[in-house]
Formats: sequence, C-alpha cells, structure tokens
Amino acid sequence: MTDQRHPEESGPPIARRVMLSMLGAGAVGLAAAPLLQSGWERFLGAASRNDPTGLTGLLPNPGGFRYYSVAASVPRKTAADYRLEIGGLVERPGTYTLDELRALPQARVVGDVQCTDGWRVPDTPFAGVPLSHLLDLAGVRPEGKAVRFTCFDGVYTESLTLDQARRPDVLVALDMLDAPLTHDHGGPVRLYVAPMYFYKSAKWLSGISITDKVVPGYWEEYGYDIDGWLDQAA
Ligand SMILES: Nc1nc2c(c(=O)[nH]1)N[C@H]1C(S)=C(S)[C@@H](COP(=O)(O)O)O[C@H]1N2
Ligand SMILES: [Mo]
Repeated sequence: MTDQRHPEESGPPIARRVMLSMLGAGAVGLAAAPLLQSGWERFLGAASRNDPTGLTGLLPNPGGFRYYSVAASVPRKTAADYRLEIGGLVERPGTYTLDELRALPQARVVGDVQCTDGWRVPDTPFAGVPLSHLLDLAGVRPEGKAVRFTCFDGVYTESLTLDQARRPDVLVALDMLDAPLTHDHGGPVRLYVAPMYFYKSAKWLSGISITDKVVPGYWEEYGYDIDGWLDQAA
C-alpha cells in the first residue's frame, strides 16, 4: 500500500517512513488524522527551516518535484483518446477533446507548488483553460454549489466549492513549466489550484461534475483539510 502511493520511492528515507506510519495511524483512527498531519507539517517545517537534524538532506530530490500517484498504474492518454466530461448540475453537459481545450481561451498562472509532505517548488508556471470559463460554457444551474473532479487513474477525486472553482488562479491545466504536461505530472490535463496545497490539483483529470454540496476528495477521506489553503492565501 505504501509503495502504491509513492511508487517511485521504494527504499524510503527516514522522513518518508515516519510519515507513512503516521498515515497508518490515521487510517486506524480517522478522527486523529488531521492532528497527525499537522504534527507532520510542524516536524518537517522545522526540519527544513533550520535543519537541526540534517533530515532535509535525506529527502529524495530536495526542492524538486516528485511523482505521486495513489494508483499503481495509470493509463497513458494522448490527443487521440483523451476526453474531459463536464456534467452534473449544468444546463449543457459536454465532452472536450484535447484539441478543443487548446482552442479555448488560455491563462497562465505562476504559483507555488507545495505538498503537505514538506517539499515546495516556488514560482512554477501552469497554463490552460480557466476552470471558470468551462463552468460558464456548461452553465451551472442554481442548485449547483460545488465541483467534483474525477481522474482517469480510476481512483483519485477532488472537490472545490463553486466560489473556489471560479477563482482566476484555478486552471484546467494543459501546460506546466511552459511545456505540455507530462504523463507523470498528470498529463495531458490536470487541475491546478494555485492557492491551495498541491493535493487539490488532481492529476489525469477526466471528469468535472457540478454537485449541490462538496464531496470530500481522496485524501480528505484520510483527514486532509477539504479547504487546502496555503498559509499565504488563507
Ligand atoms: N490523480 C492524482 N492526482 C494527484 C495525486 C494522486 O495521487 N493522484 N496526488 C496529489 C498530491 S498529494 C500531490 S503533492 C500532487 C503531486 O503532483 P506531481 O506528481 O505532479 O508532483 O498531485 C496531487 N494530485
Ligand atoms: Mo501532496
């Protein structure tokens, strides 16, 4: 199970093992999970600020991106077979190909990428269709209050309130680092929620559904905040 979450990190360093055991404890007692998570963040935050333990140096690829997937394997999608479906409480449900998404108005957002595990990559450019534009094209019905995201890995889900989803710094991203999103980073299409922790940015996005209330996403079932605001955005 641990290897399934982070398949690139077999042979985890000490820090990773500590977190995995915390997640294990969280799964046993769900009510304790949010506390365990914030304990972990304090722990890593202190380690990376002044590094009294040398822990930061033990982390793989410090300061860089890491590949995360809760699914053991994820199919590869290209312009030929990628589809994004938009439905739920909308006037005009629809399906977009990659070319159709590329033909819509694009926005570029430069934001920080911050994982709750403690790694952070500042000033990362993402580009794609503002989610608000896709919502307007679909026509959200008055009962619609939240957005649920599903992924073609078949496992991961995420959610936003409608107000959060309409922010201009929330993208259905096609590019990252000014190049088409790679498979490992969730390509061809992922969500990018700039003001929130990176777990909100669902990779391999395949479905956007308008709901009448927030449906907690994958990690939120394990105690992560449903509102994953980064400190500077809160
Ligand atoms: N489909 C999917 N999206 C996901 C995840 C995942 O496991 N599956 N992990 C989340 C977490 S916790 C993080 S930190 C980022 C990692 O993105 P990266 O692999 O591009 O670095 O993706 C988020 N989106
Ligand atoms: Mo993460």
